[in-house]
Amino acid sequence: MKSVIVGTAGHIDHGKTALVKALTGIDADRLEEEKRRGITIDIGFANLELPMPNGEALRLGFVDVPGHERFVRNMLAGVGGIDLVLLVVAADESIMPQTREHFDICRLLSVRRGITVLTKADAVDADTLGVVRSEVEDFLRDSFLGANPIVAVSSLTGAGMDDLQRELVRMANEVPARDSKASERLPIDRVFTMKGFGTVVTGTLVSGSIRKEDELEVFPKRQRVRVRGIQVHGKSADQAVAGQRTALNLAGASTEELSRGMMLVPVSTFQATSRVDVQLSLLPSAKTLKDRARVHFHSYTSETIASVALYGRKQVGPGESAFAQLRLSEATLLLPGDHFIIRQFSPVITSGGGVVIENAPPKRVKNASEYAGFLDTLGKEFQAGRLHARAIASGRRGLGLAEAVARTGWLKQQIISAAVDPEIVRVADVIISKAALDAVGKEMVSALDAFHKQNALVAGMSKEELRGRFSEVAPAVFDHVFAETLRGRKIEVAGELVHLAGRGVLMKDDEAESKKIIEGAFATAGLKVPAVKDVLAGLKVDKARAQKIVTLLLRDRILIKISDDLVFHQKALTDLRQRMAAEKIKSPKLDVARFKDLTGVSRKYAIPLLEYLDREHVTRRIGDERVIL
Ligand SMILES: Nc1nc2c(ncn2[C@@H]2O[C@H](COP(=O)(O)OP(=O)(O)O)[C@@H](O)[C@H]2O)c(=O)[nH]1
Ligand SMILES: [Mg+2]
Repeated sequence: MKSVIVGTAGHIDHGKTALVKALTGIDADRLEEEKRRGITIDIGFANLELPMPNGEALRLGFVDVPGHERFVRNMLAGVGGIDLVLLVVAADESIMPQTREHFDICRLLSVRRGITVLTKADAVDADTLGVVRSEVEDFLRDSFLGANPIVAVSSLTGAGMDDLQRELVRMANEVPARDSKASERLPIDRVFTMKGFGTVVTGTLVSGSIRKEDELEVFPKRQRVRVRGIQVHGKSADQAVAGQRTALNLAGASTEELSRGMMLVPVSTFQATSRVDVQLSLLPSAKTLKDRARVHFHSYTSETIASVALYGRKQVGPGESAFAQLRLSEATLLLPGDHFIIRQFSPVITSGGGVVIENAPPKRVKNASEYAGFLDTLGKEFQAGRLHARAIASGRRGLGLAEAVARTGWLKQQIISAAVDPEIVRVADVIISKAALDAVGKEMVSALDAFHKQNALVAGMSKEELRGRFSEVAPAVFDHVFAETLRGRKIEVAGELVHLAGRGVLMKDDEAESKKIIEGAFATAGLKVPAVKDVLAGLKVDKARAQKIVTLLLRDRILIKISDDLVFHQKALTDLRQRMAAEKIKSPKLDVARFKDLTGVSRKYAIPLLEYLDREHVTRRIGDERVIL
């Protein structure tokens, strides 16, 4: 069953509420004060089911708004979720100030469909009706309503109502379904208690779907609530989907804790933001808006105060548009593509509106005009493109999946599918541009190249040290690029170390000879090792180079340092372990004297060697004795 939300718009007393009643039989003026004064103060609701040409039922949810200029903010709370508008103009008054203001608001919010209704047709003669009709046609020319029929009706006599119904069905049929697969968002427009139920909130579900027993979060408070029951267009239901008037019976929050303007969203998914980058348009009737100006900001059912920071310009003139960062005095949940209205700070009149482009903007930008260009691209691109440009803009850091969800409102799965693109890829939980991956790969190679140049005698760098050079790159991305570079045979791994492909340690002849001498000296010494400095003293190469050779031998674990001044050849220590294993069969007990006898070394060597064996878990010290393990 298709659901479409229809909003009224127009000047006070032009017959909006009477029209909704004539169509649905429901009086949307629900407040006692409204009934007493005969005017609409707050938004009201009604619904109607009509058959569509294909036999399916069409559910129309009506949001009736107040026309009085004092209640435009209530009107704004209602108009946010509508699919089509009934622009109501009374035939006996024609176009009036709130006809214009409401129409401007619909345009600024990008309402795309609607029907213009001339009400009170019974109150004027045919000539007057004709004059008003042509005034209205002029007024609508070149707007989204310009090409649509204007229907004259009388709510009093019922004249024209059939035509209007037919138009409504035709228009509603064209309304595209809202995105029920995206994350659920329900801007709250009413909160009340119902006897026997407890807390109830209502709103137009603008995206996603909500089921009974769902856990949701109330923004911006981030309070958790549970859905106990659902009504859709006034009837009990198991779930509500995008585009439906929805009432939820909630557990976990009292009516005092909830209010209009809050939004119900999935848990732990979004961040409320107090800064948004937007494209802002001023009405031709508005006053010039200066950088730093304060405005009233309305989006869906929420309102707050914002200060406007223009990108790369000092002011915006009437009828112009510009890119700006809005700094909101209360954190609000906004996603790219959300529309908003701004109203002049004082006196309060609607001055413009626009669309959110980025909800996690940088605090400061280096070049404001350049940044405005980037926002222009982001704004123009289709949905996948938005992800695309964001992923590219986040460079080698990439865009985490959770962050991408919070910044677009798409589901994780939608983002994963959108990340299949010639320019961006998904690596584990990160969406990143291929260009960034290439750059990291190239830098990896040049980092190793530089390392080799500075450390000619070292076989390579450890992978962790290399990773440390790319601290801004996610570990999974680093591993991915590393594996790719390895696969591309640009780098190689030997033991613990990474080096450029084909790159051995480059040694000059005299260095190679010195290396042999050092290794030989320790290999022949067994456990009775010489002092390192004595070995080095007899070499042709200078001290610094000799020291590097030792470092290299230590890194390759040919030589092993067991204390500050004792270095052994790896073979001597392996022999020692084997001897210990053989001795254990005879007796596991080992004191210093027995060790000295077995190895023939003096106490000066015996103690550090035994401590080394303890560390290596070959022996264990118990009091003055040791056991071989
Ligand atoms: N003659 C006549 N009066 C109407 C018609 N529609 C509304 N009215 C009257 O106009 C007044 C304002 O109507 P209402 O629906 O409250 O206007 P709203 O402020 O736009 O909601 C009421 O007294 C209605 O009875 C109509 O089609 N014909
Ligand atoms: Mg009314």
